[in-house]
Amino acid sequence: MSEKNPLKNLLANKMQRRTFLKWSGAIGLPVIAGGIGTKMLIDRKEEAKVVVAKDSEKIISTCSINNCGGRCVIKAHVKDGVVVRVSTDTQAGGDFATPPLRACVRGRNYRNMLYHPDRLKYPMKRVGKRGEGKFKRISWEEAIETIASEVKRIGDKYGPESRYVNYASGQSWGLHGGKNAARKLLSLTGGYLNYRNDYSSGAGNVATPYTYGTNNSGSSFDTLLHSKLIILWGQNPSEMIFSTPYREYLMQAKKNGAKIIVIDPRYTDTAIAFADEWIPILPTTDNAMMDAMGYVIITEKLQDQAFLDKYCIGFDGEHMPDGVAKQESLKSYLLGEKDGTPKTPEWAEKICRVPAEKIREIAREYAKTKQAALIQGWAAQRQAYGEQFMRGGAQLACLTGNVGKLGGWGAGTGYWNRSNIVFPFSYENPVKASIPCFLWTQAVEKGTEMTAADGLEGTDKLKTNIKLIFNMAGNMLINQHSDINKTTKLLEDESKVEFIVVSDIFMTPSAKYADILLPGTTFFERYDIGVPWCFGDYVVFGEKTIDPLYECRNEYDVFAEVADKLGVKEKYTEGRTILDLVKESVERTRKEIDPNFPTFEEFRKQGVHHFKYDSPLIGFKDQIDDIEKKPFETPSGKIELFSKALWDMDQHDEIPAIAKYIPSWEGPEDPLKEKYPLQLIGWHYKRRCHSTYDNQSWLEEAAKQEMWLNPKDAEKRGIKNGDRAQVFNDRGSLMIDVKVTPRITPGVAGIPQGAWYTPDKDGLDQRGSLNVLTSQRPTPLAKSNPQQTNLVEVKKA
Ligand SMILES: Nc1nc2c(c(=O)[nH]1)N[C@H]1C(S)=C(S)[C@@H](COP(=O)(O)OP(=O)(O)OC[C@H]3O[C@@H](n4cnc5c(=O)[nH]c(N)nc54)[C@H](O)[C@@H]3O)O[C@H]1N2
Ligand SMILES: Nc1nc2c(c(=O)[nH]1)N[C@H]1C(S)=C(S)[C@@H](COP(=O)(O)OP(=O)(O)OC[C@H]3O[C@@H](n4cnc5c(=O)[nH]c(N)nc54)[C@H](O)[C@@H]3O)O[C@H]1N2
Ligand SMILES: [Mo]
Repeated sequence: MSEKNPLKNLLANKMQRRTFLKWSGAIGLPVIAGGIGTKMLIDRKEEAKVVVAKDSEKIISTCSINNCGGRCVIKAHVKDGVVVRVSTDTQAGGDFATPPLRACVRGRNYRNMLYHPDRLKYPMKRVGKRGEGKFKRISWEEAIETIASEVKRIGDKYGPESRYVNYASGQSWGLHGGKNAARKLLSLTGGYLNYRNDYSSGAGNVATPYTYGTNNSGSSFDTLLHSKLIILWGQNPSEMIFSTPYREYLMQAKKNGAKIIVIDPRYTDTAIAFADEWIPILPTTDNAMMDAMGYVIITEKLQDQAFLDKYCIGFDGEHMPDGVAKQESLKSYLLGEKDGTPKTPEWAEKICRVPAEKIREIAREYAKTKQAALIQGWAAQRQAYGEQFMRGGAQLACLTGNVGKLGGWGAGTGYWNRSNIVFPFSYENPVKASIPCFLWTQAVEKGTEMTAADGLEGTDKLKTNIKLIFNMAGNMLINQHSDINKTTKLLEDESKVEFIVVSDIFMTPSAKYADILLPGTTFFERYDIGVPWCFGDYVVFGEKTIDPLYECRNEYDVFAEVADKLGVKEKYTEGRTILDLVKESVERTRKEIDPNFPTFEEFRKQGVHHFKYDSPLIGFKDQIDDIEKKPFETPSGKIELFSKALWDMDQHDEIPAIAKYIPSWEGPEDPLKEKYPLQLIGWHYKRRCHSTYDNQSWLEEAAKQEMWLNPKDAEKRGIKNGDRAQVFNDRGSLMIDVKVTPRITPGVAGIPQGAWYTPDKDGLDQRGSLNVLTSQRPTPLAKSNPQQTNLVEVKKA
């Protein structure tokens, strides 16, 4: 096995790692990794330098509300109504409890985005065939009139379930934005078909609660300062921003002596900056390694038995739910008592390629080190059986008793939140029917045939397919949803979806599919409050720094006029402007949530408000301290390593009651591998937020769109570094430049997700837009997106 296992060679090659480190130091990691470098924390004095305004410049602090996991401070230097420069936060927050909320490489480019010549400048209507990209300038009056009449016509003809507001995350972390504007308008005029879940952690969002009763399974990042070992499983926070200050805590944890292990098919920027060890693994096979770690832990009696006995059900035969046989337990599965296959490290090595000895070593280390934090990224749950990955990590955290302890971590989806404010722009949709967000194309094609098995909720049957789509600040119509070739065909058929409204700031691949295209504002041009993702304990004031450019308008204001045409303006605005919404949020937050929240004027002056807490947030501490008083929110009140609810679904092969490895379609064991031998994954690139900023030349210079391929795979195909290649499978084909690098596992190809779909005249994408190759087949339980699960072949162009 050893010679045949190329990963073993990668691991053994210590020289190689040293070379990487030297390289990263030589060219200055902070620049390539978007502001993360060892230097930062070592030399803090220098950072306290405050940016000073030049003569006649005014520095106005604001916040980008794009859907990256961070929320940083953007300082616009404004002179005569023009943003002449952008700087960022340099000061540690409040009482130095929080590191500076520093912008990453994307933030440094915001001025270019704001004044980019390609900004959409006025409303337009489609004149060519849908998707062709031919538009004509129209007046705002015509745009508003057309939207109002189509909303009414389609609602009257097909009923409210025909109207849909697509998943779109370009404005999702503020108080208002286009998606909410459209939802409120539709709510007031009959309603719309709802969606549930998201594209980010969709499988985890549904799976983790079966174990813990909630997705809030993480802890605040300052708890990492108490960890002795940190395992980042498929997580890359050097590049993928999960929370603005996270990396600084990681850096500090490392300085405190924590060992950091990164498990990822790629030798990521995180592995370079932080890792003591990088464990390359084949995509879709993480659960095989997890199972084997569990096997080692229990056969070497390293499990925290007291923890398992007290807090968990399903570990062994003695702790099974009523009516379920003993050999269905986790322990029995790992030992192979029923299927005859013990989940040994040797068994796992054949699947995931991580050497058996390495699996043993990590299992022992994880079980013996107190405390150890296992933090899971989300890409490995954007896999065909992504639910297993999330529950599998949580399972390991429980086996080792790392839950509810300072410096430990519950794994799973990992949310936590300490930044609670009131969102005053509310509405109630009279329609209760909802679909999983990933299945919107199915609801266009054959919504009326969808059932509970497709994740339809709130009704037994839909009365209509989707006929009208609002796509506000999102690129999901085409670029970010799976299987672009299938979606373009679907949307080009005007008898299916009859009317599409898009709001954006650029002519994106999705914008080309609009019937009416609205020019939106950027965050520089409006008021808002920036709220960090589920990982944060602060909020940022979004000051309007300049007036909107050209004819660009806020969706809130545009939809107020549409509401006027439909006779519901008063109910829509409740007499408030956007600035009123911001003020109301602050006032109500002070009254209803936190009396220590600053007043509107104070908040505006400060720019940032840090919520103050006496101690770090330790996920599940209350339950572990006193489970009688504070049971887990599961049906049994305990952590459910075995879920009776999943068991009762009676689909044990694809939805097992305990987390386990399931060989994946388009994984390394699929016979399709003969035809398409490479596993293709994507990742969230440092130079984009999904597809946002793909058209920004500075960022392309900082990090080019290119595919990673291992030298072994490149050589087999006669491909050299920098060559152009074609990547294809049965769903599609794209062209991309290749970076030949040992930083990616043999057998795996990696394309950063989010490049704009750019077909040539023959329909062949020239930009490397990953979703021409991805599948619309959903995950079994959550009906979520498997966009990391793809077999492909590559040939030199
Ligand atoms: N293959 C693959 N596909 C994926 C993923 C993956 O990992 N692999 N990841 C998935 C995930 S996790 C997510 S969250 C989705 C994200 O997919 P989307 O939600 O579609 O996000 P973006 O691609 O960033 O699109 C946001 C759009 O909003 C526009 N925009 C930005 N700011 C503003 C503004 O202020 N006003 C207006 N009007 N428009 C604005 C931008 O120009 C951009 O076109 O993609 C998913 N798709
Ligand atoms: N710079 C930047 N930051 C972002 C975003 C962005 O677009 N750009 N998007 C934000 C959003 S909406 C989201 S949802 C998050 C996404 O957060 P994640 O989903 O966690 O991020 P990814 O970069 O997709 O994947 C993380 C790592 O998982 C690895 N990986 C892929 N497949 C597998 C696998 O099967 N097993 C293992 N072990 N590892 C695997 C990838 O190589 C990558 O290094 O990021 C957020 N932050
Ligand atoms: Mo996401």
